[in-house]
Amino acid sequence: MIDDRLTAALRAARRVVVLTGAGMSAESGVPTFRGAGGLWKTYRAEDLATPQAFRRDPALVWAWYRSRQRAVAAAAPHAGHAALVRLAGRVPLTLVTQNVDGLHQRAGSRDVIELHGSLWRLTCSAGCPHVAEARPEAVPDDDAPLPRCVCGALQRPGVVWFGEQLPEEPVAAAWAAAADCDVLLSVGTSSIVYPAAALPSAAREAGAVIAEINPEPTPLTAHAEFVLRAPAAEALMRLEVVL
Ligand code: BJW
Repeated sequence: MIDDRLTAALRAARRVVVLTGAGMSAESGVPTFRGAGGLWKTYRAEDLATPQAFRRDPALVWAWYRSRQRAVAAAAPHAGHAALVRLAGRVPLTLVTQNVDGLHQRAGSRDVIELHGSLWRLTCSAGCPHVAEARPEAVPDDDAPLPRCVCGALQRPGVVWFGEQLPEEPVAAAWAAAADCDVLLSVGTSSIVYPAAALPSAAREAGAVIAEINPEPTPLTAHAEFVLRAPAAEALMRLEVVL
């Protein structure tokens, strides 16, 4: 059941911010980072999603990203992604995601703010500004040569690794939306990776109501007025019904 006060807050909201994490894609079959099955071979995300790991062993890191590209290419958005698209037609909604899989966009969400980049962009590991697109239908085999930038350096996944700054424009847009929203809905994130985990606090300090959708408790739970202990698809479809 959806609390009537949450329904009322959403109906009255001038702006709603939805912040999604890996749990949003779980029901599409894309593994989360830290839950059960969150390991790739014997590596944790923290061991692979770093510039140091890429410098040490780019082939290992590319093998991980190519396996994820293949998994995402074979996956499809679920009913929760579709519910968010329809919700955006009913309430002014800014969608901010930590996910790099592009599933929101494939479901039809527009103007998605990607805080951690995209699996489908390749950038230059030497820092030149050239950016290339990766094609979901043509993910290279693991034994294919590692991709090279036009400048000759290795290309890397266009994502944000630990210790790296998040891209300025999406961060500015997300924090501006949070400062100006009445409800922030956190969906499927463990709320432990910063600065994204601080977005709900920014909204709360600006007076917004916080709601969390997650089958498990997180550090955000204690600060949320409303908690929906359910998977994303079920909870978002329930929200759609009451709005
Ligand atoms: C479901 C579900 C279902 C399951 N329905 N829900 C302050 C304190 C301490 C450390 C730091 C700090 N500030 C910064 C740091 C360092 C670091 C950090 O936060 N570390 C923490 C681990 C403590 N942050 C950074 O380094 C960031 N950069 C930065 O701060 O720059 C400034 C700086 C520079 C130099 C020095 C110091 C500061 C960058 C962070 C980049 C994160 N990158 C990754 C990889 C992206 C690329 C890729 O995908 O490969 O982003 S790591 C990974 O974690 C990925 C995710 O976006 C991110 C968040 O994970 P998420 O989405 O929450 O997933 P999970 O798996 O953790 O949780 C899934 C949830 O879903 C669970 O709760 C489940 O219960 C739930 N769930 N099924 C709904 N069906």
